Amino acid sequence: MTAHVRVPRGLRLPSDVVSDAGRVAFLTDVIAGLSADPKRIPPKYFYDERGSQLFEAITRTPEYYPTRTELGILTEHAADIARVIPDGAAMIEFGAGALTKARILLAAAPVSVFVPVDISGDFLAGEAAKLAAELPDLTVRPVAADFTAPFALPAEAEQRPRVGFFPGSTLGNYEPHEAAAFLRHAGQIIGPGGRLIVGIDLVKDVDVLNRAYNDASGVTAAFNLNLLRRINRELGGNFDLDTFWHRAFYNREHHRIEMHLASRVRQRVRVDGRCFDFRRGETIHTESSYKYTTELFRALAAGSGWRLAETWTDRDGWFAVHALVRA
Ligand code: AVJ
Repeated sequence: MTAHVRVPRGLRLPSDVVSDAGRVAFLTDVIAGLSADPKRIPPKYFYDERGSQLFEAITRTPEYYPTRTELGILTEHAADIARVIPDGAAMIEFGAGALTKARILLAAAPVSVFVPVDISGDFLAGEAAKLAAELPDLTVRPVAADFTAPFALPAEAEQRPRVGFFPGSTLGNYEPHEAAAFLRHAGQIIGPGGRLIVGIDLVKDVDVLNRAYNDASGVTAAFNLNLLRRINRELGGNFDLDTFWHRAFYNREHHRIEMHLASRVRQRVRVDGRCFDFRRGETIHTESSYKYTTELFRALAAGSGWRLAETWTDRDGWFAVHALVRA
């Protein structure tokens, strides 16, 4: 809603109703998460506009290797990856965003129909229109949807061999049992004989991992703390950002990076009129980012109806792009 339009108090516009549904879900998850022990908030709430910009800034820090490493693998092995994509295929990208990674595959593979799926519909429509103008022979059919829930495929993607594309190690944000459920769900959408190309961050030297989530310029800390700013703004919270600090470390036992917001002091915080008490040092667990060896990932895929057919990695073995075939 633009600032200069005066809306009488109490008059609700359709845009308020839409954003209300999102606010209710956010509030419900925050209240439940801050009432739990240990406290936690799901990482999907990082990505308001400022959070999305901060994530882009993270990918440009020297310490955060995943994005540039995956782009390198896709570029170097585009022709090999293209060979697992059948002629005339429909490619479905989960959580599509700016389409930078898809462009690399689309330039190399015989894809006829491209279906980028993303929750932020306006941004997606703009990116899809640009791509369609660049590649006139490709049919581009964006779908604005939460890809973790069932959604309808456009008619053009039916009756074609289907390939899923899930880059960025986003799968690593799920708990392993949720990742298995997602892979099974993706198998339903993609159908018998379908393929899935998925980017996964690999288990590696602990210092490299810890540095990637504790960049010297503090962008990751700002990204983590922005969640409290968002709660203050959207949910009427009164978090004092100066009394929390960003804490990220590799948990070897669970092969995951954990991000937390730790309270510097014993304090009481209010959100939407409710009180939450923090001990000094108590944390909110805001993200887990699981790392998989290729063997661990093969087992996860096999247990979810997929056979690991091929793997491409960088020289250092820091990141993997896997091709899965539906078993
Ligand atoms: C977008 C989920 C892949 O886990 O590395 C980056 C998010 N968090 N730095 C990741 C993130 C902190 C990122 N993923």
